[in-house]
Amino acid sequence: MKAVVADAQDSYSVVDVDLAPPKTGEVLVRMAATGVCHSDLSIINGTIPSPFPTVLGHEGAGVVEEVGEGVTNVSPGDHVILSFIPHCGECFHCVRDEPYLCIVAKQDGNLLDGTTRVSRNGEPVFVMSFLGNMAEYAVAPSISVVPMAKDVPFQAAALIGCGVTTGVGAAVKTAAVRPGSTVAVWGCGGVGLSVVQGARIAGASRIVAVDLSAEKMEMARRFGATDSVTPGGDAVREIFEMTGRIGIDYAFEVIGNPRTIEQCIKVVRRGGTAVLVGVGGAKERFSVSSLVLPLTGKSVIGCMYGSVNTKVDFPLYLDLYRRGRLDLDGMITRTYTLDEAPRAFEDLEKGVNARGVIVHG
Ligand code: PAD
Ligand code: ZN
Repeated sequence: MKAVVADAQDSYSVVDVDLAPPKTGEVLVRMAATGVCHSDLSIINGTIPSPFPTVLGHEGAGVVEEVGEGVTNVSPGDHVILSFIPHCGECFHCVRDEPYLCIVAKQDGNLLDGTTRVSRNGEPVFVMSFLGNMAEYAVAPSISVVPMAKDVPFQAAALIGCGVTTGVGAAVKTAAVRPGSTVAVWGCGGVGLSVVQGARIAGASRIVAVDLSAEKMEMARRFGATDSVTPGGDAVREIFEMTGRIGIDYAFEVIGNPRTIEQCIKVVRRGGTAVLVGVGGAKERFSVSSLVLPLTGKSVIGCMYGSVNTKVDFPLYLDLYRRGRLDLDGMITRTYTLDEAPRAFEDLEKGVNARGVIVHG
């Protein structure tokens, strides 16, 4: 089958690989749609550490073709959304209602049994996030797939697998934005625009979009942003002016840049919360004076996967979509074939799309 494989840092291509059938507790999914997320790009450029070679892709939806022994949650023919974290239901975190932190297995490029089903010329090829679904097929742990209703288009459902769930969940679950509060969102890509939607759904009274690109902030207005800032200007100063020098209740950093993280911490009001969603490099550091947090009562919190419980939240977000409260179709600016993946990554780097989606033939 064809797959997008990163062979080394800054080197990836669409190549032919072999795929072994699912083993016990695994499923074979024929991919229908795969979202192109900045985290895929971060594997390519080395920001997120990964073994190579690896099949990219961690946001997608498709049809179950085959199930291994012992699989009970899905059957062939089921439509599923892939989750980039397996939920084992039994580990320390799963039993404490923190399944997004599930520690059933190491993210070392293999499946749960420590081996991979993908190979090339007999050599193993790893997969991203137990999935590696930027490919025609994926063999994944059954606890990484969630059945979905068949009335939802695959392209929309794919976004639920990562970007939309992370962004919406960051607002409604991780931060639990209160109705009437004020929100700023730094970085209006696929995830940031989803934070904007989450803040709108949560009833925020004011949502300020911050991006280097005027087009991205204009896009954010279509998803619920009420204000934007001068591109390349002093966003912190402008937001203090907008809020009568008080600062903002919640600032979401959805880029992964130490300087914008510091801006988010600065711009939140006393007692407010900075939510870190963007993933930066392991060696990068942001800095905050040791007296600021205790003396201002500000909080800085991390957001992993929008604090998702996939079995509960995937159907919930699809329901919000059906009822017109969550715009998924509007998030898909452009679709690509699998062969066009390099073009999709170029467009992601240029920042031209809300989300680009690979539609499998
Ligand atoms: P994206 O590339 O689509 O969007 C990033 C946006 O940030 C673009 O619109 C840029 O113009 C904008 N931007 C870049 N630099 C600046 C700056 N200095 N000031 C203002 N705006 C800027 O990415 P995405 O939305 O797919 O992903 C965003 C981040 O979220 C990325 O770091 C990704 O790895 C992370 C992520 N985290 C999780 C999680 O569980 N925490 C899940 C999924 C993605
Ligand atoms: Zn992602």
